[in-house]
Amino acid sequence: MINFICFLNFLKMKATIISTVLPLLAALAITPVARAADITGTVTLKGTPPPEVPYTPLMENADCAAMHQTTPTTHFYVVGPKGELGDVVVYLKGITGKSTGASQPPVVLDQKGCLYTPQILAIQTGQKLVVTNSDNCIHNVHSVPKVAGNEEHNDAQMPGGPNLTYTYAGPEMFITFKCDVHPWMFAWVSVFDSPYYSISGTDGKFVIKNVPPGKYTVEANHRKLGSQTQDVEVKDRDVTVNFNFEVK
Ligand SMILES: [Cu+2]
Repeated sequence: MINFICFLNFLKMKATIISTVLPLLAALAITPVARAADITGTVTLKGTPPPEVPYTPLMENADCAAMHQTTPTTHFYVVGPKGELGDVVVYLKGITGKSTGASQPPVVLDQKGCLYTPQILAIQTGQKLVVTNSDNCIHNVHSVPKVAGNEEHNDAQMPGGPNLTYTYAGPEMFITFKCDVHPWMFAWVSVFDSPYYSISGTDGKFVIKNVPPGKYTVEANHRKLGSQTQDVEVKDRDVTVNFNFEVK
């Protein structure tokens, strides 16, 4: 008797699987699922860029020179052995109102050896930019945005002093950060109103993650070489788009 009830229960379970699970699996198999995808690529440079400039005035400042063995240089052109180009800001153009910045971790801009590091960085609107001072000398963090609504800041930061925290309301390319104590110090912070941006690494590669399906213009912007755009369409798989800059 027990065996017969067990057999009936088995039949019921089987019927349930057939009536509910199988049609669901079939539907998944035939319905194309639109999903967010990554836009990836490599930025390269053709030609030889101008030589970087030694930070001679840095070495004439005793406090700053003490933190370097040799004279550091600018690094406007971060170029790999096969022309891979770093420090290029790559982003989906014209996307506004999609910022997730308020819930993202802060991005850190450090002052180390009397230089800003990194030199090129990006944040979202509403995301915290935290400026730290790793040096044992004073710096004066002076940001100069040009877009109305983005505030200018001019703050001294003592060695071991508290971090400075800034946010920006509007998108803007390459906000200049300088130091009024050390005139060679610069960084450039780009602000986006969406999470769809990336900065190419020393290998020239970038990844713009989780882009919803749609048509987009991808812009690659290098502070010295200018910008290029390419149109892409994201459907249901990752998209590759490469950029090649040239110095003549
Ligand atoms: Cu400084």
